[in-house]
Amino acid sequence: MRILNRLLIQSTFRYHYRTNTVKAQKKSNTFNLEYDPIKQTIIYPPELLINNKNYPTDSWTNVNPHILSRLGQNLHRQKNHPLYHLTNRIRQYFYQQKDPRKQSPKFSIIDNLSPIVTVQQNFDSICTPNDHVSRTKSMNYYINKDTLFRAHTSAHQVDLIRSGLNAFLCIGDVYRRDSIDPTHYPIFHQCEGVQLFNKEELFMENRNVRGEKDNLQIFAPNEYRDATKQEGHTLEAVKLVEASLKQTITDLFKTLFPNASTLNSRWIDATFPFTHPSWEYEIEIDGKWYELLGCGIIEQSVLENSGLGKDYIGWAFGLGLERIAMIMYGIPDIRLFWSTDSGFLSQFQFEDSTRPVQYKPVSAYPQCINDLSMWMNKTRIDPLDLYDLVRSIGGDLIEQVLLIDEFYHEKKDKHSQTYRIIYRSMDRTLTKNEINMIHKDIENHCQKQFDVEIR
Ligand code: FA5
Ligand code: MG
Repeated sequence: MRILNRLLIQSTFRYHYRTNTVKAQKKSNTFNLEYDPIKQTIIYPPELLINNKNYPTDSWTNVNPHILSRLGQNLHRQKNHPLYHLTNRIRQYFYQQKDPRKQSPKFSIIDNLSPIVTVQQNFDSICTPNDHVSRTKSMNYYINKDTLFRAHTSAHQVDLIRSGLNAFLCIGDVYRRDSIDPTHYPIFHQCEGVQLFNKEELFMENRNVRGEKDNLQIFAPNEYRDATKQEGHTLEAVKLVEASLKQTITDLFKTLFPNASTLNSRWIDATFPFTHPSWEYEIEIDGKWYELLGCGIIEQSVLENSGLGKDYIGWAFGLGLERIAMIMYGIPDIRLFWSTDSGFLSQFQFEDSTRPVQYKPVSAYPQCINDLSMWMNKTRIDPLDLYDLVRSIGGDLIEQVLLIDEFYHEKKDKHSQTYRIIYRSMDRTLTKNEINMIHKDIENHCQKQFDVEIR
């Protein structure tokens, strides 16, 4: 007899206090998945309802509850998240690049496309061969044989070019069955960049000695493919596009890391089905090289799939946002990006995304959270006074104090304040009892010192 364990996997997304208020929980995908403990596999129902759409399952289905529960969190759009600050800085850099004729930003920025894509978008549209290893079930999260969680933001290249964009960034979460270590995680975020050039745009500045425009061409019929270029492309066109690509990327990193003189970087030859030639860009930190992005000259057949093959040549890159943020902020482990711990998130609560921040490790011991609500009999308490009092009683066991709610009650003619006190020891797990005693002590002192009623 087959024994089935029934798992009810409910994924609810919790939004944490990012602006000192606790927002309501947003209920999302709920899955009833059966688990076969002998085969150690999930038994999928005939259909999966994901984001209000039904997807038939089949022998390719291999999404798991962990992945499904993370869907829709959009860390890159969560205000005060390190990925939000990083994408802001990347946006600022690209917004500054103006179209010389229109004086408007050259790059459009798209950051809200659904991560559920078709096999056609993720692989076929960008010329990934049918037997390419990147298509395998073991490397991707498939919903069924035709649909998967995008493995990279390159999945949107063709649609975006087809929609009329010649220069754009596409930012989003991507999903891969990859190793898990401090720099790899099954869900991470990428920023795709694409810029296309027609003949005028590419050779605009090139004039011969008589001041006439050079008669340079992007395409030549008899050109063949070698390590430096694709068949059909002229070497001069490819070299200009390569220079634009590498200049854009090195300038971006100079902006992101203003002390870049101390930063070693290098280009490594690479291979992607959708670019040729291709490179990876690495930077060196403490003697170790970190791969930050892949890039190259877009395969002409990809542009043909977008309906633009005849007149344009272009570059594309795809950078891993976590890797950059880890270096920028000194975040030691990629899992921390998913942390809901306020000790982590509070370090990124600021408006100006260019602010330099060095992450300070949060204690490994658990937090204990207690709220303190009170009516003020006379004047409103200055939060700074309260912080001081709490710190003087709780000492180093206080990790954080937040004013999470405040209002004035007209009928009562009283102010109300609620503080959230987060306790955590740096060297041991605190007991609830111990915390309650300290919390009570804080309440008593408040009553005496500030003339308040604890609620
Ligand atoms: C790609 O995904 C290509 N689509 C990039 C590209 C775009 C090439 C356009 C050419 C033109 P790759 O698999 O190397 O390439 O991933 C790109 C970056 O994502 C890596 O350099 C790395 O920074 C990051 N990355 C890859 N896998 C992980 C992972 N498991 N966890 C965190 N970051 C990762
Ligand atoms: Mg790579």
